[in-house]
Amino acid sequence: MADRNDRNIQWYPGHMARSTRQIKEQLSRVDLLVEVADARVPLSSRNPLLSELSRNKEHLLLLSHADLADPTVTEDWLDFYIQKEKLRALAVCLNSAVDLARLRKELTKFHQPILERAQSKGRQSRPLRILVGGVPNTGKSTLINALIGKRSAPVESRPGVTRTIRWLRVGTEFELLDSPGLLEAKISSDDAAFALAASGAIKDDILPLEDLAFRLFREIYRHYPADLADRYEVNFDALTDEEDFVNFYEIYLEAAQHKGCILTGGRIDTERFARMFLADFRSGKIARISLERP
Ligand SMILES: Nc1nc2c(ncn2[C@@H]2O[C@H](COP(=O)(O)OP(=O)(O)OP(=O)(O)O)[C@@H](O)[C@H]2O)c(=O)[nH]1
Ligand SMILES: [Mg+2]
Repeated sequence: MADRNDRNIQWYPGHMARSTRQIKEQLSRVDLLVEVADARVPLSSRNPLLSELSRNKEHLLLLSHADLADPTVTEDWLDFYIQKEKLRALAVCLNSAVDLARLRKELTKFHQPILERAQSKGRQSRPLRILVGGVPNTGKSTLINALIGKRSAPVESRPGVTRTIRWLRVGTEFELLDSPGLLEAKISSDDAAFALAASGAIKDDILPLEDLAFRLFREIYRHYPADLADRYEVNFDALTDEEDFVNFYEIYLEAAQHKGCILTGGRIDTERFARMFLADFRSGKIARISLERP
């Protein structure tokens, strides 16, 4: 983010080191890594540690929150990951029954070889063992609950909800390992830190929320100016270019004003607007928005 001091933010809570170790301890039991990344930020929401940990495993990349992402951009990402990176990848809304059915079908394909092997050896079949991993708040526990068909894992709209890893069983088909969200100890770039923060993978209380919201406002303007203008009843005619921060900020304040973020005495309540704006983005109220393109 804009401020140099932001580098000092503690991105890496202590429990992540423990979680990484716990995941490593379970790896020998795992057949498949289902990596849950966020379709709005499909680059930054991937933690390279996961691919590394599961180098010898099957790997399925799920882009969750596809209902909130720009559908054409999501198609481009799927193309990129499937064609260029030779990954198995699916984009899903984890609250959609149709998408979950597609996902189940895909998982069954990974189970098939295990079933065949057992059969050829005259052994009893066993469930497909799946490690569900990813950065915080991407929907890992939501996915597990959906497959199990009941609320077995805790789900909330903030990062860091799952604290311990544990195996959960779905009938005779799957065994699922829910794991805490993992961030890299050093996030690779300022852009990645921004994307993770905007999508909700980093705890809001350690973020400079006002800087984050203003940067998000400018980023959304780049690709979705009409949606932004509509929702906040502003117009961008006064802007000379994308670096015209002063006029941008004026427009941003107008947006805050239109949404009633005004303190007694008439000053703009920028903190309240920052929270509101982030919540609007995260719940898809502005438009279906993707912050990264392949
Ligand atoms: N709109 C939308 N919301 C989703 C989707 N998947 C998950 N969510 C929401 O995202 C939030 C986080 O979901 P969780 O399942 O707790 O995420 P997690 O990856 O387990 O998070 P941690 O345990 O904190 O790492 C919840 O509010 C879910 O309802 C999706 O595909 N679309
Ligand atoms: Mg969780």
